[in-house]
Amino acid sequence: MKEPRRIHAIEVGPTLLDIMLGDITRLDVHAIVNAANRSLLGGGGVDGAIHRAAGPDLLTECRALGGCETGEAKITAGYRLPARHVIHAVGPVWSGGERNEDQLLAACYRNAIALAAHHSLASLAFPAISTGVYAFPPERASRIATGTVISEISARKDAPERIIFCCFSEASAHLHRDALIDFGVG
Ligand code: AR6
Repeated sequence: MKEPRRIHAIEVGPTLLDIMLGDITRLDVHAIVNAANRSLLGGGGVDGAIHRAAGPDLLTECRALGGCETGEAKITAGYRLPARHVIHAVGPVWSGGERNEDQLLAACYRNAIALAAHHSLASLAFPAISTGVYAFPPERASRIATGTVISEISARKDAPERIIFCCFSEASAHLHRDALIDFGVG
């Protein structure tokens, strides 16, 4: 599994926005975000990688959470992960763009940042939610991810000091970097 490396970094107000390429389960941060499903009982993709790396106690804690609605997020411990916490966010399944997918994806980023702020977590790493199994178009998703994070950082005083977009391919990392540049912060 790939040790994450920095592709790009930029300060937006008091927050450092980092684009990294590699495996999110390797990041030593206060919280990593999981691209989960509504059951919160694990799956493939980054969800599978997080559960494998965290060990079985993560599933035990997730069982007690009673699932999670699309666009919302719930927090657990990180167990064997280097990250202290996992914030499980449920992205939308892409079905053409007419089912509120953009708003639901933005809500994942907003709600994860709100949870991190509530728990005073200083560093937070996101995967590219919904762009794998859930088939959200990656360029569109990268603009929503970066745009939502920038507006949350600007709107709140308690945002994490460091927010990482942990991309799993160079193409995804470049999309996030280009989106930051287009928003005028890159
Ligand atoms: N580190 C960082 N990013 C990763 C990793 C990793 N270790 N592994 C995959 N990605 P996906 P979704 C990227 O499919 O589309 C699961 O079964 C991947 O390349 O993990 O939100 C859940 O249980 C892609 O860019 O999540 C749900 O049922 C991004 O993570 C469903 O898949 C998201 O891909 C959620 O689908």
